[in-house]
Amino acid sequence: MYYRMEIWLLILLCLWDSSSGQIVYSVSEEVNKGTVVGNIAKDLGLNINELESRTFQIVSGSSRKYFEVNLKSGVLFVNERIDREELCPSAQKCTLFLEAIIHNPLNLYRVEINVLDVNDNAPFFSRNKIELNVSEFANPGDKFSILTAEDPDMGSNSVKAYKLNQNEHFGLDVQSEGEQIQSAQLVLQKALDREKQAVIPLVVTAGTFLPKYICSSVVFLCELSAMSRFN
Ligand SMILES: [Ca+2]
Ligand SMILES: [Ca+2]
Ligand SMILES: [Ca+2]
Repeated sequence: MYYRMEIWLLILLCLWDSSSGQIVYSVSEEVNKGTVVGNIAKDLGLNINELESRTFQIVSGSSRKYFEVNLKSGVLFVNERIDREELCPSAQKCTLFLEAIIHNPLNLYRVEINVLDVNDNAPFFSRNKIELNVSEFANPGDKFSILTAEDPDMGSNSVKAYKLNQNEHFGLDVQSEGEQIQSAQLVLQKALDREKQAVIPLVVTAGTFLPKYICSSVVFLCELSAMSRFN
């Protein structure tokens, strides 16, 4: 059984057209149906006039036919909506693999298509109101981690900035790594007094460019606890 599989793999490997190597294309997600990816026949060095008679076709492991070939022109085009977030959630690189097949004589070619991210999602918070317990004896400079917004796009298409409403007591410390925001924390800037104000409402906003600036907000209710420093 394994022996037969090995023979078959060997035959397939022999059929790869090593002279033309692997073809790599890039296409943005969410482009219109019919968008041209490239002239695959030309790039594989095939005679466009022979595509129909030699039954040129592309196949993929996916049940969805994202790409199709025009057998008259040799053009590979987008056949249905490509949603990078659905195809490769959380992956840094999103690649689709195709095989191009031509008969008489039989030749197989490997085609790689990189799906590029576009900024088509706004950031969102999983909740719209969050209660945060803070001791009234917290010291200025103390930090409080807050729930960050989610944005399924990648890198610079993800959350671009956080903002905090003008207020007397808190500032915002945002930590980034490259283009990606890693964390956001509230920083106490002025001592608290529970007897003066027991609850401080704060509004944190997360934004991205889509291409205009789009944002969503969450309200943090900082409830001051009466834990005494003498306890
Ligand atoms: Ca998308
Ligand atoms: Ca996207
Ligand atoms: Ca986004």
